[in-house]
Amino acid sequence: MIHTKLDPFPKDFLWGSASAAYQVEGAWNLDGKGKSVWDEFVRIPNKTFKGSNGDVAVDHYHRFKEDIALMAEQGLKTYRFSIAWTRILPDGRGEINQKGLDFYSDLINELLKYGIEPIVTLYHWDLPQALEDAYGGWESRQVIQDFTNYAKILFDAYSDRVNYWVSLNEQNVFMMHGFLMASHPPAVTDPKRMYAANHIANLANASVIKAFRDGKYPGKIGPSFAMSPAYAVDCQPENVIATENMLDLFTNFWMDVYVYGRYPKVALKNLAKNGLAPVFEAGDEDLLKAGKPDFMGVNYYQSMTIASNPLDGVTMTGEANYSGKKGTTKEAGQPGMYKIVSNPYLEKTNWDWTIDPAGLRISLRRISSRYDLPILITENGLGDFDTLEADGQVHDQPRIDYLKTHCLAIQEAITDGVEVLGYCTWSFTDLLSWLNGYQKRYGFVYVDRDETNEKELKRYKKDSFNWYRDVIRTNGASL
Ligand code: BGP
Repeated sequence: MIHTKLDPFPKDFLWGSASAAYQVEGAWNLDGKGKSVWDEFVRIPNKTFKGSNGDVAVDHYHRFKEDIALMAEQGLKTYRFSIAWTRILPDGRGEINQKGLDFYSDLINELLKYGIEPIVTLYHWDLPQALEDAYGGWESRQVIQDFTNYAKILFDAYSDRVNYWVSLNEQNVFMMHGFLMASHPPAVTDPKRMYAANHIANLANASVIKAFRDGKYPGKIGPSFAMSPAYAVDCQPENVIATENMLDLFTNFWMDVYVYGRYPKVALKNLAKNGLAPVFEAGDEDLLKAGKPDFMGVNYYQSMTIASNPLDGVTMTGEANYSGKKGTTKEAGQPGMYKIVSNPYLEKTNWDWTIDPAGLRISLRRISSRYDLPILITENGLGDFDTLEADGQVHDQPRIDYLKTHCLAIQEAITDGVEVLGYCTWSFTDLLSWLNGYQKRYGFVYVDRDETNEKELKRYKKDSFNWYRDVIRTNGASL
């Protein structure tokens, strides 16, 4: 559809920005916090860019008031952040750490002081190490109860002030990186273990949503899915079939479970044939069906272009462009199913991620048509090298261009008929990129530090800060 005039953004549209505990907080071992799997993983040599870690990160733990004052100055309507499970329950279960509960309570109050709506992510990858040690974390069904108990503590403590909850952040990413590509903890390469752990994560996600419903907490809850819409490289039918493989096994595979409580048939048959299908126990089906979310959270960065891949073709390795040296990404895929190829129509970032605003519109349309749920865009942004000028300015025009075109794509999707609740950019301040260190920046606010030197962690507003302030102030009319 080509629109001659775009509908305005809804009046109560949630213009926001997002972060995750491990990537901003620092204070990794303070005030009773337990260790997470990331606290351990970053200490294994050669796992992260230049051995970077989140020990200090951007020190949001101590500077959240300064950061939230900047959010208020920009006019943010919402801020999405995650809670570190190990601050609340240092061992993942058992004794509650009051100081952890207080920290997030203070943070929520500080946001509300300025009328900023908190969106709370329950889990953004920092599993308690104690649970990994005790029973293998996501590989044991015990985690379902522990995750649910943890979530209930948060619902009880904060649901008087929090209206939006994200259950799991990017289950598809932490499962594939953790169990297939060995690039996240627990750094395993074993598809059978991945599908088994993933099934348990599905049950945990559903269990938490069910607990939210059973507890009659006010507000809305849903998972955030890392959405990369798949395009066939051309109209050769084999490439179109490969794209269908990608969709069923790597997109619908997660979202169908969230919404319908079942895996796509084609995916399940394929897994069963290869001895990889997850084992269903009594009660699983009912639990999955009881976990329907209120909204679909969407993290969108790029689209993917797909071609067929022979049985002896390329595999999914943990190798990728983590350096920012353009053009270093190698082809990857699943033999016999699909491979990801370059799209000649799209520009790419320095980390070889395609820049494709239309892909966001396509994602919103596909999700809305297939699931008929409102959508909360929980992440979108441009990772770039930014330069702090001598006068303290940061001219991040590429970020402005990226965000502007993506906002317009959202407006087009809204005009198409998609219900979009809000838009969180990634990220508000610069922060630690899990595998790319501190040089891959996403924020509206520059934080002066690098992998080797924390410096003073001083904050500087980038050009994009003012640009987004105007977008919010005009509810998108300035775009
Ligand atoms: C998403 C994660 C975020 C964030 C973002 C950017 O997958 O949910 O935590 O890191 O991607 O990715 P990267 O830091 O790899 O550039």
